[in-house]
Amino acid sequence: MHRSAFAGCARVALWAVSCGSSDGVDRSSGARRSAKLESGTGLQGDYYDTLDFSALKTSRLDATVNFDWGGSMPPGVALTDQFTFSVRWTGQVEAPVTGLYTFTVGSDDGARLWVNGQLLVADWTLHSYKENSGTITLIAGQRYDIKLEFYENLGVASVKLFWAYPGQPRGATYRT
Ligand SMILES: [Ca+2]
Repeated sequence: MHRSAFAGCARVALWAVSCGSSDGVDRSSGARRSAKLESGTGLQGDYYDTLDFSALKTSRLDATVNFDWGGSMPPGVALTDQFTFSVRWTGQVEAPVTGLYTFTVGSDDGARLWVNGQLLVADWTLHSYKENSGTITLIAGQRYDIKLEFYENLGVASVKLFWAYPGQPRGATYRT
């Protein structure tokens, strides 16, 4: 498996939809803003204490989604335990070129990914680390909503997001 995928991704940029408080206070949906806060900073990660996004504990900005937590608690978030939690990352991704993009999500356990409202990965099951991909055509210079959902329910936990597009082999989506 190609793992040296971090080089050459300098043009990748992710925009957080909103940068929530990190005090674990649940925000009303009305508090969310669609305006970008800062260019290329990452995705907003909302960490929930349940499997179904019903008990928000921490919101923070994650520059990348490239986590291998093993059997431990994700550091820096206020979860109750390491065996039962879910995370939703939201923001926008800007397409550097026009063409067919392949988004790949690796996860243990389940994950699903939407880009521009289109479901590209749907793997909402218990399993060891596994990668799933989906494709979508994007236009250069345009920004698209991206949403990645993940849950952990047994054993070890990891979640990773990659993309590839014409002229760019698979790399982690991360800030410029
Ligand atoms: Ca697991």
